[in-house]
Amino acid sequence: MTTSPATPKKVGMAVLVGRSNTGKSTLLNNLIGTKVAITSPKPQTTRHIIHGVLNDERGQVVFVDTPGLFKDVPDILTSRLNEKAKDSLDGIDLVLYVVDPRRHIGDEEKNIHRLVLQSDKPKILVLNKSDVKRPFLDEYLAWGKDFDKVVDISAREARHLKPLIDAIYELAPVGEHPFYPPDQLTNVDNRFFLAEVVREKIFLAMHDEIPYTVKVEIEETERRENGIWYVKAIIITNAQRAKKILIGAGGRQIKEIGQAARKELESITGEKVFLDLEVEVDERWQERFE
Ligand SMILES: Nc1nc2c(ncn2[C@@H]2O[C@H](COP(=O)(O)OP(=O)(O)OP(=O)(O)O)[C@@H](O)[C@H]2O)c(=O)[nH]1
Ligand SMILES: [Mg+2]
Repeated sequence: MTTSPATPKKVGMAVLVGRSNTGKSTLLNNLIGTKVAITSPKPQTTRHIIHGVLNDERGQVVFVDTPGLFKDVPDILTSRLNEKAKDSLDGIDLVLYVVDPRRHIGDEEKNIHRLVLQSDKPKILVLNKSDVKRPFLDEYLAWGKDFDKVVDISAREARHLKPLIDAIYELAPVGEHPFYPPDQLTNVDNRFFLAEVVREKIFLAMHDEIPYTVKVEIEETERRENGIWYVKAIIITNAQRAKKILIGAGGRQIKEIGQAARKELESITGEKVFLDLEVEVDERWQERFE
């Protein structure tokens, strides 16, 4: 009996880029089957580069989630997020350009399209949100010729992700050394994820500009004697006015945010969580944001 030589493994970094709100983080979570990135209907939810790792018999793909790209950069935070997203196109093996064909192609989308085409790496055009009506689908389909592959998916419903994953493995380079050990799913550590869950609940609960005035830090996590997992998180905002809104009348708003975050943390960990939230003002946190 003869044995065929082992197929060489694929090892690749695939970056998810696109405008804000196209569903990049939702896609990342569903590609790897675990929530590592927070998502929300508001733009500019993602602020940090997040890796999600997929391993199968074909090899390892690391998905790199990025902040949405903007045309106009009215403030320092947006400008930093744009830089991060652009920098993340360096040193990768594959570009997944995620678009939302419910939205008309305007100047912002054209800028990103141009940026994506500057990369000499294989590219996949990901037409997201196939579960809803997409009036501008034809406009995006006309871009298909610029890409190695076009896939039509619903990230939220995890629909047609297999053909996308197959295309990614096909286009990824052969490599000998995986980036992550087989049991590691992400570059995100527990503390960061805890803070992100709180930030997600702020994005979901608060209107207008409030989510953009806020960052979250974890001050303490401790296993208490009664088995409860104690977490102290500080919500840092840049104005007294925003602090007042975040706390709400009689503390109702902060309580709602805390309950939503606690419920999610309990359902992820299967443990009892006591989440202690405080709001502080630091007028200049955005200037120091990295
Ligand atoms: N209908 C529908 N909604 C989706 C789909 N994928 C994502 N969404 C929604 O689109 C919104 C934005 O999703 P995110 O994953 O946060 O988008 P993002 O591209 O990461 O956004 P930024 O981090 O701000 O750049 C959320 O309300 C998601 O639930 C999809 O396939 N179908
Ligand atoms: Mg995101």
